[in-house]
Amino acid sequence: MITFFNDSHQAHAPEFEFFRGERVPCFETPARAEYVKARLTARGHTLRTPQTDSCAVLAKVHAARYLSFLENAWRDWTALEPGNDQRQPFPSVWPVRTLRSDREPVNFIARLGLYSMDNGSPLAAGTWLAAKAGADAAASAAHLLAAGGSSGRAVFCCSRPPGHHAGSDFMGGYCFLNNAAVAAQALRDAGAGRVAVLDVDYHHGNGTQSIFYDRADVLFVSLHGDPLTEYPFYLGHADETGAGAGAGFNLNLPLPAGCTAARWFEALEQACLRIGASGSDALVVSLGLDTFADDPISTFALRTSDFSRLGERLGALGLPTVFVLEGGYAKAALGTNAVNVIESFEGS
Ligand code: OKP
Ligand code: ZN
Repeated sequence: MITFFNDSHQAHAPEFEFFRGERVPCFETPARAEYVKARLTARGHTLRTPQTDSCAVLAKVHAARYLSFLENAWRDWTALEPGNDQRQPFPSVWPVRTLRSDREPVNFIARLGLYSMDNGSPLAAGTWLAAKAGADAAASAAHLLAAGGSSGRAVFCCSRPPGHHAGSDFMGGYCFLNNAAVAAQALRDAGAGRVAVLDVDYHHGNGTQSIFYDRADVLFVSLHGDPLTEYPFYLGHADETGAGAGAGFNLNLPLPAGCTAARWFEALEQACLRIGASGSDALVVSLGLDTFADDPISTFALRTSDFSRLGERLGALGLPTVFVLEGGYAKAALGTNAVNVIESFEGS
């Protein structure tokens, strides 16, 4: 499968995050994408550097003031004090209910809080460069599919940081720019009447859901750990079905933490039936691999062979498809699991 890959993902390499109240090494590391790259190369897949500038599509899925904050964040942070280039900024205050988010503060940490949903999305010197390369990959994949320039029916974006928690004007859950939303919007702009986004990451794709919640032209379907107990906690329930023109175009299938692969595949079947009935012209898959049994931060039970079964089922939908890498933290297993999905898709 044609794969978009850009070495500049390595420029996003923050050191620490917070986990159970302690500062620990980041789970979301450059090694993740490198393991996938190695396996893709070993299996003879073609790697391409993204060429499409996602700038115009980004402006449709993200707020202008958020994009401008993110693009300049490292420069602003390091201009504050000498030594900040050796320090990671974390937000410490957020504009929750009753506080104002319409006025952008001057204080850097206050701006970081305004544009963050959590303290779990550490910024580094190359965050913008890496995230922008991921968005460019998503736009490139959509253009390639729309132009019929791919040999097959699908394109894979092997990018990081992931994107599905990033909303119109906020970062969160290791995500900065919503690559799946960029792919879906770019497919729409290239002529697809309706696009389905299927999010199979362990964590609910709150950012993608919220970006398309009131739109009928993009159907969002997600299977994920129940937000009552799993991150991102505040979105992803079954009663979120879309609003306004988008009513009926959002489907959440929350699953209990620790559930079996059999139960997961039942939910996948429901998701696929909904997508098949939606009249979508293209599919974007938010391909999180943290449903793997050995994932260090998740509790589902998929084995390596289950990722082949997933690819096969997605292939049976018969739609032009953009795969976008999201989570997955059992890093040495990511290559095999990702490649199993895309090869079974191609073989189906
Ligand atoms: C991103 B993706 C607390 C540790 C947990 C949230 C998990 C983000 C998952 N800082 N952080 O959906 O794989
Ligand atoms: Zn995840």
